[in-house]
Amino acid sequence: MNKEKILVTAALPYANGPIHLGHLAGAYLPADIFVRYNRLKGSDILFVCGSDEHGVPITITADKEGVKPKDIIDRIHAINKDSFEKIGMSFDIYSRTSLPIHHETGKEFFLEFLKQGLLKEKKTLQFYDEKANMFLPDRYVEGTCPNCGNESARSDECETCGALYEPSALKNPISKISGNTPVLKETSHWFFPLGKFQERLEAYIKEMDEKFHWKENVLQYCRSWFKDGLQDRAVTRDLDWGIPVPLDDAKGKVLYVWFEAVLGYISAAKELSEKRGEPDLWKNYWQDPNTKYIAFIGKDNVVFHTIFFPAMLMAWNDGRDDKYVLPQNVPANEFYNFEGKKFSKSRNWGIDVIDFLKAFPADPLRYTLAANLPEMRDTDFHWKEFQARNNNELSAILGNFINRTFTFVFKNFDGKVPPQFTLEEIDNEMIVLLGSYPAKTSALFENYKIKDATLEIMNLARAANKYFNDAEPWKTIKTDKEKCSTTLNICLQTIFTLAELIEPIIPFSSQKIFSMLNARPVAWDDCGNQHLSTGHQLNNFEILFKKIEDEDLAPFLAKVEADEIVETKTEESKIEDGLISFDDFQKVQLKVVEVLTAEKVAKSEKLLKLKVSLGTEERQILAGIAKQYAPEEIVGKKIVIVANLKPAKLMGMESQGMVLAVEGEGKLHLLNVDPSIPNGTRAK
Ligand code: B3M
Ligand code: ZN
Repeated sequence: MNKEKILVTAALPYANGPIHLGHLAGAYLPADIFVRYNRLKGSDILFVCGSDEHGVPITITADKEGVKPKDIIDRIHAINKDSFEKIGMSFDIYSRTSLPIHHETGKEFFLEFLKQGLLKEKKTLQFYDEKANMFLPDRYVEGTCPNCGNESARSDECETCGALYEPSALKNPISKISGNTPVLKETSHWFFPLGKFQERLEAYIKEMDEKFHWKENVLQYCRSWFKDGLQDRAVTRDLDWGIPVPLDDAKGKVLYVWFEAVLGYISAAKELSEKRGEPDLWKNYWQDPNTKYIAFIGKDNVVFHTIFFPAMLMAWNDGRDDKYVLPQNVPANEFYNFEGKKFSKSRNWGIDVIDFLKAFPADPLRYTLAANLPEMRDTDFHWKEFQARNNNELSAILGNFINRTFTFVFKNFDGKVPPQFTLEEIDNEMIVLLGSYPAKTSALFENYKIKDATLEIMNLARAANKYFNDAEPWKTIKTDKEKCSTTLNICLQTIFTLAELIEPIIPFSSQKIFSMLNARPVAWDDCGNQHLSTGHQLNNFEILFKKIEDEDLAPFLAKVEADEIVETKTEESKIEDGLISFDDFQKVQLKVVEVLTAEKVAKSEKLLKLKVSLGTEERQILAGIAKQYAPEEIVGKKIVIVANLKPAKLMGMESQGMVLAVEGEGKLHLLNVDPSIPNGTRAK
C-alpha cells in the first residue's frame, strides 16, 4: 500500500516578539500532535514552519526599539526557534522569510500574475505622515473602525470585526510614528482581483467541506466574506522592508506581507530540499495532486488561508503546468487566553513559552494545553489548572500506574516481563480495551478532536489503575503467583500501549517510557496489541512527573495578581484625545515623601513594601521596583508619590499611593528630590 502523503504547515509567527502559550494552543501544538500521530500511522509527512520576518509588525517593533528590522528578526527568530525546539515541535524545518530563496518565490508569483494580466496597477489614497515623511501602511495607523466602532482598528482592517475597508473610511486616524493625524496622499499599487475567484473559491470550500468536514467556525468566517463580496486587494506597500517589487518603476515598494508570507510555506519546503540535497523534494509534496495538505492556524488568520492563499494558488495553476495543491482542510482554533484575558505584550499579560520552560518541563504544559484546546470556543490557561493537570492526572494517574507497575516488577520479577497464565474475565476486558484504543483515538485525531483524544487516552490510564487495584497483585503474589504474573504482564503491555498513544501529546515522556520498557514504538494501528515478550528485560525506571507545589506556582500567581491591579488602573485612566485639562491635572496630588523603611515582599520578584513619611502622616506603598533597587538603597531617599490614588490591594496588602519612576533602557529610575525639601511638599 502506498503511504499517505501529508503536507502540514503551521502559521509562520511574526518575528517581532517571542511566542506565548496562546500561539502554541492556537496553531502549533495541534499541528505537532497531528503530525506525530500521522508519523506513527506510517504516513509520509512534510511539516514546515518558519518566521514571518517582513511587514509592518516588524518595522514598528524596530522603530520602537530604535534598531534595524534585521536586528529584531535575527534576535526573535533565534528565540522562537529555540522555544519551538524546547517545547517539542517536530518541524522538518523552521525557515525564515528573509532568506533569498523566499524572496525568489515571492517575486516569481508576483511576476507570474503580472504576466497573466491579473495584477492591475491603480492609484489609491494612503495615509501619509508629513512629519516622518513616509507612507503609513497597515498597522502604522490606528483609528475607529467604520464598521463596528472599535477604536484600535488598523488603517484598512479591523481585527475586532474582521472588516476590510479603504483607508479613507477609517475614522479619527492617528499615526503610530508621530501621534499626528496623517493626511491621505496618492500613491500607486498593484491589485489582485480576488472577486474574479469568488465563485471558484466558494465551490472549492464547499467541496472540501463535503469531503473532509471543515470546522464550523472556519466556514462561518468564509461565508461572511463571501456575503460581502470579495474585492480587489493591494498586494504591494510603500515600505522599505520586505521583498522589493521586482519592477523598475517600483522604488520604495515591497510585496504586501500577507501576499508573500503564505508563500513562505513553499519556500520553507524548498530550503529543506536544498539542505537535504534533494532539489525536487518539495515538489513531491507541493505539486503532487495526491498530497493531503492541512494548514494549521489561529482564527485571526482564517481569511488568508481559506481565501487569499487558495486564490493565489488557483491563479498560478491556471497559467502553469507545475500546479500546486490547495489546502484540504484549515482546522483553525479559536483563541487561548491567559487567566481570563487576551494575551497582551504591551500590557504585560501572559507568559512566553521560553520563560515558561525555564520554570517547568515541556510535557506538563503540552498536556495541559492539549486537554483544553480552544477547538470550538475560546479557552484559558490557568496556573491552577496547570498544577492540577500535572499533579492529579499526569502524576497521580499515568505516572502512578507506570511507577507502581515497574516497582512491583523489579521487586518481584527481577525487572523482567513475567509470563501470562490463565486469563480471567478482568484480564480479557483489559486486553480488549487496549485493542480498541488505536482505532478509537485515530477517529478523533483525524477529525482534529485533539482535546477529546487527549482525555480519552488519560481514561485508559485510569482504567489501567483500576485494573491494578481490582487484580490486587500485592495479595496474589502471596496466594496465586501465576495470577499475579498475568496481571503484571498485562500492566506492562498496557504501559506500552499508553506510551505510544500518548507520544503525540507528551513526546519527551513517551520516549522515557519506551526507554524504561527497553522497547520502540510500533505502527499505530498495532499498538493496542501485546508487544512485550515473556522474559524481556526492562530498564531502570524513574519518576516521570514531578509534583508542582504551591510554592513553585506562587511567583507566577503573584505576577498575575500584581498585573491585574496595574491593568485596572490603566483602564480607568484611559484618556480620549491624549489631552487633559488643567483641572484634571490639579486632581493629581504629587507629593514629596521620605522612605522610612523598605523590605522585599515574599513570593514577589517585583514588589518592595515601603513605609514613607508625608510629614503629617505615614503611608504603606507597594512599589514594583524590587528588580532595580535593593531595600537598603532607598531607605532615607526623598521621592515623589501620587498621594491621592485610591488604595489598592497587592498580594493581600494595601498600597496607599504610587511612587513615580521613569523607564529608560528597560530599567526603572525613581524620581529623586533634593533632600532639603520638606516631606509632604506638593509638586505642581
Ligand atoms: N505572521 C500572523 C501571526 O503571526 C502571521 C501569520 C502568517 S502565516 C503565513 O499571527
Ligand atoms: Zn470593526
